[in-house]
Amino acid sequence: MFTISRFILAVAVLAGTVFATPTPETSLLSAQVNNGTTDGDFAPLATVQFEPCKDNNFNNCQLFTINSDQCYNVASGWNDVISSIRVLSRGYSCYIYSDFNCSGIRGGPIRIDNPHPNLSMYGWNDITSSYICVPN
Ligand SMILES: [Ca+2]
Repeated sequence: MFTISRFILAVAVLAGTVFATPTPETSLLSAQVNNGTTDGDFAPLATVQFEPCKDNNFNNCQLFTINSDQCYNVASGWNDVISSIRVLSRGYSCYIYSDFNCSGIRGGPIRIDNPHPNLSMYGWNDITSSYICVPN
């Protein structure tokens, strides 16, 4: 009688040990789920057509194709000479700045549906030194 009781107790302890042991498949599954790629993290930059002009009413212009969300200093020969300006790409707002590196006073937004043929109306004639365009 005493021997049989000890045997049953030993079986019960062993069974408990088996059920408490975690199954190795669990960690295998976690490793597979975490094996993702990062392809979606790098979307191509959108380009914007931005046209500054040295004279009023869009005369003496140059068309620039630029990346959105990136500050540009004006090209050589274009500092403090812009008198009219327009954006030819739908869906973007462009801002002009009185100083380089998008600093100083900010003007805008300039969008495809509100070209600026005469910047002197806003006190902005021959002031622009840098600009940036961002999605609306
Ligand atoms: Ca300036």
